[in-house]
Amino acid sequence: MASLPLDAIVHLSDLHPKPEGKTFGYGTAGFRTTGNILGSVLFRVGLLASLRSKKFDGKTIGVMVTASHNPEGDNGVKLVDPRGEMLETSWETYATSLANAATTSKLVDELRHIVAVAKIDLSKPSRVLYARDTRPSGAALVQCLEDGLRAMGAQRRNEGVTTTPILHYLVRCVNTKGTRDEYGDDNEEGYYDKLSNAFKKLMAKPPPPLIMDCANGVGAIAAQKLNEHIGSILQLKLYNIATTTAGVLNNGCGADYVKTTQRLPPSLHGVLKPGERGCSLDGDADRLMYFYLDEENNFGMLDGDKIAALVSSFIVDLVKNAGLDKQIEVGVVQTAYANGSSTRYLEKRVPVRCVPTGVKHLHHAAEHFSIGVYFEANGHGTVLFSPSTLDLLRTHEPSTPAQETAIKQLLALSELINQTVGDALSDMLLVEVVLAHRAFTAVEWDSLYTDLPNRLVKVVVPSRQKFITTDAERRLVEPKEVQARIDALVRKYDGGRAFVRPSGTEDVVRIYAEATLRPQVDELASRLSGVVYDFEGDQSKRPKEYL
Ligand code: NG1
Ligand code: ZN
Repeated sequence: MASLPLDAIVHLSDLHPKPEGKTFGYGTAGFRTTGNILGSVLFRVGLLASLRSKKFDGKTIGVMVTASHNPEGDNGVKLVDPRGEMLETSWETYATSLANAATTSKLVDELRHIVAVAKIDLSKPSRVLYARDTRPSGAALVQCLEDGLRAMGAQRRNEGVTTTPILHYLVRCVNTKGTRDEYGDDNEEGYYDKLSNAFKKLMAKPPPPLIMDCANGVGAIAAQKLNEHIGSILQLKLYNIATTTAGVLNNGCGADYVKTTQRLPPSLHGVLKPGERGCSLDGDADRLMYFYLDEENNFGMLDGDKIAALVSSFIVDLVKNAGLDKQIEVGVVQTAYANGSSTRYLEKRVPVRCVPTGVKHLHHAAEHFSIGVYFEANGHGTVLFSPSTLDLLRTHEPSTPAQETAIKQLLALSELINQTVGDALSDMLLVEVVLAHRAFTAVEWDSLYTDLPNRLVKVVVPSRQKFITTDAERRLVEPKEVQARIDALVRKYDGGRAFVRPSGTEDVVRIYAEATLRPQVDELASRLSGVVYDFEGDQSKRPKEYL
């Protein structure tokens, strides 16, 4: 029986001590906090990724170093499973316990425990592929990760600076190479080729250029490369591409800025002209928000819910045109943050499921449909084609030329859309395809339904763990008094809907409110924040309007 390489682990672990008094949690997006305290976490993630690979008989595990849409000073890390999907939930607990072991000797105890409980054969090889976004703290954190991989003797493949979805793509490609599920060439060029070839099959004539806000992140680099592949059909005009300027990442730009402020990034004022459409990526290019200025210069935002509405109805029509609507069920998965109007719109057309926040929940629920469309309102999402649906599309004999065309288009969509995780660049191409086929302007797309006015705010609390939710996070089980106050308040507002849940990525509680009229939503959100402050909030940070 092989055993843990303790000498190497102990020696290298001592170089990456855990900061005292800090508790880490593997949340909705892996570990995420201030970049300069993550060294020990990265080292330990290196150990865990190696064990996870051994568990899969040496299949490649992915590690992405990013803090996505969060401020530049933050960083984070998440593991990617062999099929390019998020880490299985049961291993999140192992990740958390390793990250929190106070000393090297406790770390070794935890490792032994994981090896025993997860029944890991240490004689198996381990392979880990990793990358980072453009954050300044990234390079040093990758070195900590590499120490962890070295300690375990894992084979390392460093993909340098790339987007989160490309990292997921690469993991799936490496692990499916030479099998009937082969996903693509396991290099970046393979990714751009796959997307652009599918895009070319689906686009008949060039649309007007698209303005793209790259959040000053890694998406700028990827979008430039994509432009070289698709420029003859769709020209991307890239803005916020300063990937090496300190302090600008996600700052006043990017998908999260657009979603939370419901405004055009200031850097695009005067750039985006009336009648034009644009989009924003986030810091690791897995979120996408569209927007436009109408002829009167009014700003309109097209978020993940609008993308789900646009895309799902297009796919439903293609399935019908293919004559396969009896065999293929198209469904949509949302979270509680989906705008109530979008849910009403979708429910009239397709089965809709609501799941807790976090990509893993959406992804798994989407897998239950033949074609599962999932998007978070913040613009993270994708469309999954089940293996049996792909088989059916590949083997079905169409009875008419129209059916044949629809089947070819569905197959091209399955190539265009990243099957591993939400991908802003792939989603952007998807939106462009649907807009072109529907001959929609952004204004027409936006008119599918009208968003209910809504507000998302956060309250800093000493202990967000006290907030326990149920019903896909739409209700609090604890603290009971808070839920009772929410119920009483919501009843007073026409079209009112609200919920409170602890964030999985920040030390805050998030409050979401929706109502028929804008001033009422603002009032409701503000009163709900007051309720949370009454019970749990950090009183020193209580804004005056919540008193
Ligand atoms: P938390 O912090 O758990 O609300 C946020 C987003 C999630 C997801 C993760 C990962 C909202 C309200 N929440 O999670 O949807 O994207 O970050 O990045 O947008
Ligand atoms: Zn992201």
